[in-house]
Amino acid sequence: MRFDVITIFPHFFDSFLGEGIVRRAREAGIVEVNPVDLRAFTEDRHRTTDDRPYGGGAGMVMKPEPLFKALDSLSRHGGEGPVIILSPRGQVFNQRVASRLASEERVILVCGRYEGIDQRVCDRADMELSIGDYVLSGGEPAAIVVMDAVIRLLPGALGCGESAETESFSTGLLEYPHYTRPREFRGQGVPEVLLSGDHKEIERWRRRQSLRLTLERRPDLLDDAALSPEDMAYLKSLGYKGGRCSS
Ligand code: 9D3
Repeated sequence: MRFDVITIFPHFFDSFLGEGIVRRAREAGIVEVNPVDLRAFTEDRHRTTDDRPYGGGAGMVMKPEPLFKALDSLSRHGGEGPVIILSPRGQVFNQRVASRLASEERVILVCGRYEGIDQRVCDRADMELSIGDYVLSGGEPAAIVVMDAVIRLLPGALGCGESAETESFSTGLLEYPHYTRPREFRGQGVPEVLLSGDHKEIERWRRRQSLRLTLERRPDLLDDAALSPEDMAYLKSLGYKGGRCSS
Protein backbone atom coordinates (compact mmCIF):
# COMPACT_ATOMS: atom_id res chain seq x y z
CA MET A 1 0.00 0.00 0.00
CA ARG A 2 1.13 3.55 -0.70
CA PHE A 3 0.24 6.81 1.05
CA ASP A 4 1.03 10.15 -0.58
CA VAL A 5 0.70 12.93 1.98
CA ILE A 6 0.43 16.49 0.71
CA THR A 7 1.67 18.93 3.35
CA ILE A 8 3.62 22.13 3.87
CA PHE A 9 5.55 20.32 6.66
CA PRO A 10 6.99 17.17 5.02
CA HIS A 11 9.42 16.66 7.94
CA PHE A 12 6.51 16.45 10.37
CA PHE A 13 6.41 12.73 9.46
CA ASP A 14 10.08 11.90 10.04
CA SER A 15 9.84 10.31 13.50
CA PHE A 16 6.57 8.56 12.65
CA LEU A 17 8.25 6.92 9.65
CA GLY A 18 11.51 6.20 11.45
CA GLU A 19 10.30 4.25 14.49
CA GLY A 20 8.46 1.10 15.50
CA ILE A 21 5.86 -0.80 13.54
CA VAL A 22 5.71 1.76 10.76
CA ARG A 23 9.44 1.65 10.20
CA ARG A 24 9.39 -2.15 10.08
CA ALA A 25 6.43 -2.18 7.68
CA ARG A 26 8.26 0.21 5.35
CA GLU A 27 11.46 -1.83 5.50
CA ALA A 28 9.46 -4.98 4.72
CA GLY A 29 7.92 -3.27 1.67
CA ILE A 30 4.42 -3.55 3.12
CA VAL A 31 3.78 0.18 2.99
CA GLU A 32 5.32 3.17 1.27
CA VAL A 33 4.74 6.68 2.66
CA ASN A 34 5.57 9.61 0.44
CA PRO A 35 5.36 13.07 2.02
CA VAL A 36 4.81 15.59 -0.78
CA ASP A 37 5.97 19.16 -0.17
CA LEU A 38 3.13 21.40 -1.27
CA ARG A 39 5.49 24.36 -1.70
CA ALA A 40 7.20 22.52 -4.54
CA PHE A 41 4.01 23.16 -6.51
CA THR A 42 3.96 26.94 -6.02
CA GLU A 43 5.37 29.31 -8.64
CA ASP A 44 5.77 32.65 -6.87
CA ARG A 45 8.90 33.88 -5.14
CA HIS A 46 7.37 33.48 -1.67
CA ARG A 47 6.03 29.99 -2.39
CA THR A 48 2.57 31.06 -1.23
CA THR A 49 0.08 28.34 -0.33
CA ASP A 50 -2.65 30.48 1.30
CA ASP A 51 -4.64 33.63 0.68
CA ARG A 52 -7.40 35.76 2.22
CA PRO A 53 -10.96 34.42 2.15
CA TYR A 54 -13.45 35.78 -0.37
CA GLY A 55 -16.31 37.28 1.62
CA GLY A 56 -13.94 38.45 4.34
CA GLY A 57 -13.38 37.18 7.84
CA ALA A 58 -10.47 36.07 9.96
CA GLY A 59 -7.85 33.55 8.93
CA MET A 60 -6.41 32.34 5.68
CA VAL A 61 -7.52 29.75 3.13
CA MET A 62 -5.33 27.27 1.26
CA LYS A 63 -5.12 28.24 -2.41
CA PRO A 64 -6.38 25.76 -4.98
CA GLU A 65 -3.56 25.98 -7.58
CA PRO A 66 -0.71 24.30 -5.65
CA LEU A 67 -3.03 21.61 -4.30
CA PHE A 68 -4.45 20.81 -7.76
CA LYS A 69 -0.93 20.71 -9.23
CA ALA A 70 0.21 18.34 -6.48
CA LEU A 71 -2.83 16.09 -7.01
CA ASP A 72 -2.36 16.13 -10.80
CA SER A 73 1.31 15.19 -10.48
CA LEU A 74 0.41 12.26 -8.20
CA SER A 75 -2.39 10.88 -10.36
CA ARG A 76 -0.04 11.01 -13.38
CA HIS A 77 2.02 8.28 -11.68
CA GLY A 78 -0.65 5.62 -12.18
CA GLY A 79 -4.22 5.31 -10.80
CA GLU A 80 -4.68 7.54 -7.81
CA GLY A 81 -6.98 5.84 -5.30
CA PRO A 82 -9.12 7.92 -2.96
CA VAL A 83 -8.13 11.52 -2.24
CA ILE A 84 -8.87 12.24 1.43
CA ILE A 85 -8.74 15.66 3.03
CA LEU A 86 -8.02 15.78 6.77
CA SER A 87 -10.48 18.35 8.04
CA PRO A 88 -12.35 19.11 11.27
CA ARG A 89 -15.62 19.00 9.33
CA GLY A 90 -15.01 15.50 7.93
CA GLN A 91 -16.59 12.17 8.81
CA VAL A 92 -15.15 10.97 12.10
CA PHE A 93 -12.40 8.38 11.62
CA ASN A 94 -12.86 5.03 13.36
CA GLN A 95 -11.75 1.40 13.14
CA ARG A 96 -14.30 0.63 10.42
CA VAL A 97 -12.92 3.39 8.19
CA ALA A 98 -9.39 2.16 8.96
CA SER A 99 -10.31 -1.36 7.78
CA ARG A 100 -11.82 0.00 4.60
CA LEU A 101 -8.74 2.08 3.82
CA ALA A 102 -6.46 -0.90 4.54
CA SER A 103 -7.90 -2.60 1.44
CA GLU A 104 -6.81 0.24 -0.88
CA GLU A 105 -3.65 -0.01 -2.98
CA ARG A 106 -3.08 3.73 -2.72
CA VAL A 107 -4.45 6.66 -0.70
CA ILE A 108 -3.70 10.37 -1.10
CA LEU A 109 -3.98 12.41 2.11
CA VAL A 110 -4.23 16.20 2.02
CA CYS A 111 -3.23 18.07 5.19
CA GLY A 112 -4.77 21.48 5.67
CA ARG A 113 -3.30 24.37 7.62
CA TYR A 114 -4.91 27.74 8.28
CA GLU A 115 -8.68 28.06 8.64
CA GLY A 116 -9.51 25.83 5.72
CA ILE A 117 -9.04 24.70 2.14
CA ASP A 118 -10.61 26.24 -0.97
CA GLN A 119 -13.88 24.39 -1.58
CA ARG A 120 -12.91 23.52 -5.16
CA VAL A 121 -10.21 21.26 -3.74
CA CYS A 122 -12.75 19.64 -1.41
CA ASP A 123 -14.98 19.05 -4.44
CA ARG A 124 -12.14 17.24 -6.17
CA ALA A 125 -11.59 14.97 -3.14
CA ASP A 126 -13.41 11.73 -2.41
CA MET A 127 -13.92 12.30 1.29
CA GLU A 128 -13.02 14.41 4.31
CA LEU A 129 -11.93 12.80 7.57
CA SER A 130 -11.76 14.25 11.08
CA ILE A 131 -10.10 12.40 13.95
CA GLY A 132 -12.44 13.78 16.61
CA ASP A 133 -14.01 16.80 18.21
CA TYR A 134 -11.04 18.91 19.23
CA VAL A 135 -9.10 21.59 17.41
CA LEU A 136 -5.67 20.78 15.93
CA SER A 137 -3.29 23.23 14.29
CA GLY A 138 -3.42 21.36 11.02
CA GLY A 139 -4.08 18.05 9.31
CA GLU A 140 -0.61 16.52 9.84
CA PRO A 141 -1.21 14.91 13.27
CA ALA A 142 -4.51 13.57 11.92
CA ALA A 143 -2.75 12.07 8.89
CA ILE A 144 -0.37 10.28 11.25
CA VAL A 145 -3.28 8.89 13.28
CA VAL A 146 -5.02 7.63 10.15
CA MET A 147 -1.88 6.06 8.65
CA ASP A 148 -0.90 4.41 11.93
CA ALA A 149 -4.33 2.80 12.36
CA VAL A 150 -4.32 1.56 8.74
CA ILE A 151 -0.71 0.36 8.52
CA ARG A 152 -1.01 -1.94 11.54
CA LEU A 153 -3.90 -3.70 9.76
CA LEU A 154 -1.83 -4.55 6.68
CA PRO A 155 -0.93 -8.24 6.43
CA GLY A 156 2.55 -8.78 7.89
CA ALA A 157 2.82 -5.36 9.55
CA LEU A 158 2.71 -6.73 13.08
CA GLY A 159 5.18 -9.18 14.58
CA CYS A 160 4.15 -12.79 15.26
CA GLY A 161 3.04 -12.14 18.85
CA GLU A 162 0.89 -9.16 17.97
CA SER A 163 -2.61 -9.48 16.51
CA ALA A 164 -4.47 -6.74 14.73
CA GLU A 165 -8.07 -6.06 15.60
CA THR A 166 -9.77 -6.65 12.30
CA GLU A 167 -13.33 -5.45 12.63
CA SER A 168 -14.20 -2.77 15.21
CA PHE A 169 -12.41 -3.37 18.48
CA SER A 170 -12.23 -7.14 18.78
CA THR A 171 -14.84 -7.57 21.53
CA GLY A 172 -16.48 -4.15 21.31
CA LEU A 173 -15.65 -3.67 25.02
CA LEU A 174 -12.87 -1.84 26.84
CA GLU A 175 -9.94 -3.94 27.97
CA TYR A 176 -9.76 -5.51 31.40
CA PRO A 177 -6.92 -4.46 33.77
CA HIS A 178 -3.50 -5.98 33.14
CA TYR A 179 -0.88 -6.90 35.75
CA THR A 180 2.70 -8.11 35.52
CA ARG A 181 5.53 -8.69 38.01
CA PRO A 182 6.31 -7.84 40.73
CA ARG A 183 3.53 -9.49 42.67
CA GLU A 184 3.58 -6.67 45.22
CA PHE A 185 4.53 -3.13 44.18
CA ARG A 186 4.56 -0.19 46.61
CA GLY A 187 2.07 -1.96 48.83
CA GLN A 188 -0.29 -2.86 46.00
CA GLY A 189 -0.92 -6.48 45.20
CA VAL A 190 -2.36 -8.31 42.20
CA PRO A 191 -5.95 -9.67 42.17
CA GLU A 192 -5.82 -13.15 43.70
CA VAL A 193 -7.76 -14.76 40.84
CA LEU A 194 -4.94 -13.97 38.37
CA LEU A 195 -2.52 -16.01 40.51
CA SER A 196 -4.92 -18.92 40.92
CA GLY A 197 -4.15 -20.76 37.67
CA ASP A 198 -7.91 -21.29 37.24
CA HIS A 199 -8.24 -20.25 33.60
CA LYS A 200 -11.99 -20.44 33.49
CA GLU A 201 -12.29 -18.21 36.56
CA ILE A 202 -9.67 -15.80 35.16
CA GLU A 203 -11.61 -15.50 31.91
CA ARG A 204 -14.82 -14.79 33.84
CA TRP A 205 -13.08 -12.11 35.98
CA ARG A 206 -11.61 -10.42 32.91
CA ARG A 207 -14.93 -10.42 31.10
CA ARG A 208 -16.65 -8.84 34.10
CA GLN A 209 -13.92 -6.23 34.47
CA SER A 210 -14.34 -5.36 30.79
CA LEU A 211 -18.09 -5.07 31.19
CA ARG A 212 -17.78 -2.96 34.35
CA LEU A 213 -15.23 -0.56 32.82
CA THR A 214 -17.22 -0.21 29.63
CA LEU A 215 -20.39 0.56 31.58
CA GLU A 216 -18.53 3.18 33.67
CA ARG A 217 -16.54 4.89 30.92
CA ARG A 218 -18.08 4.13 27.53
CA PRO A 219 -21.67 2.94 27.96
CA ASP A 220 -22.26 3.90 24.31
CA LEU A 221 -20.10 0.92 23.28
CA LEU A 222 -22.52 -1.52 24.93
CA ASP A 223 -25.11 -0.76 22.25
CA ASP A 224 -23.00 -2.57 19.63
CA ALA A 225 -21.16 -5.14 21.75
CA ALA A 226 -21.94 -8.83 21.41
CA LEU A 227 -23.35 -9.60 24.87
CA SER A 228 -24.32 -13.03 26.19
CA PRO A 229 -27.26 -13.54 28.56
CA GLU A 230 -24.67 -13.90 31.37
CA ASP A 231 -23.08 -10.56 30.36
CA MET A 232 -26.51 -8.91 30.42
CA ALA A 233 -27.29 -10.35 33.86
CA TYR A 234 -23.98 -9.02 35.21
CA LEU A 235 -24.53 -5.56 33.67
CA LYS A 236 -28.04 -5.43 35.12
CA SER A 237 -26.60 -6.25 38.56
CA LEU A 238 -24.46 -3.11 38.12
CA GLY A 239 -27.51 -1.01 37.30
CA TYR A 240 -27.33 -1.13 33.51
CA LYS A 241 -30.71 -0.22 32.11
CA GLY A 242 -30.02 -0.50 28.34
CA GLY A 243 -29.95 -3.50 26.05
CA ARG A 244 -31.09 -4.45 22.54
CA CYS A 245 -33.93 -2.43 21.04
CA SER A 246 -33.94 0.20 23.78
CA SER A 247 -34.58 3.55 22.07
C1 9D3 B 1 -13.24 28.26 13.48
C2 9D3 B 1 -13.47 26.92 12.91
N1 9D3 B 1 -12.33 26.01 13.05
C3 9D3 B 1 -12.87 24.63 12.84
C4 9D3 B 1 -13.03 23.91 14.13
C5 9D3 B 1 -11.30 26.32 12.08
C6 9D3 B 1 -10.21 25.34 11.97
C7 9D3 B 1 -9.48 24.96 13.10
C8 9D3 B 1 -8.43 24.06 12.98
C9 9D3 B 1 -9.88 24.79 10.75
C10 9D3 B 1 -8.83 23.89 10.65
C11 9D3 B 1 -8.10 23.54 11.76
C12 9D3 B 1 -6.98 22.59 11.65
N2 9D3 B 1 -7.45 21.21 11.89
C13 9D3 B 1 -7.33 20.25 10.97
O1 9D3 B 1 -6.83 20.51 9.90
C14 9D3 B 1 -7.85 18.93 11.26
C15 9D3 B 1 -8.52 18.40 12.39
C16 9D3 B 1 -8.89 18.97 13.65
O2 9D3 B 1 -8.64 20.14 13.96
N3 9D3 B 1 -9.54 18.18 14.55
C17 9D3 B 1 -9.83 16.88 14.30
N4 9D3 B 1 -9.51 16.31 13.15
C18 9D3 B 1 -8.86 17.07 12.23
S1 9D3 B 1 -8.38 16.52 10.73
C19 9D3 B 1 -7.74 17.97 10.29
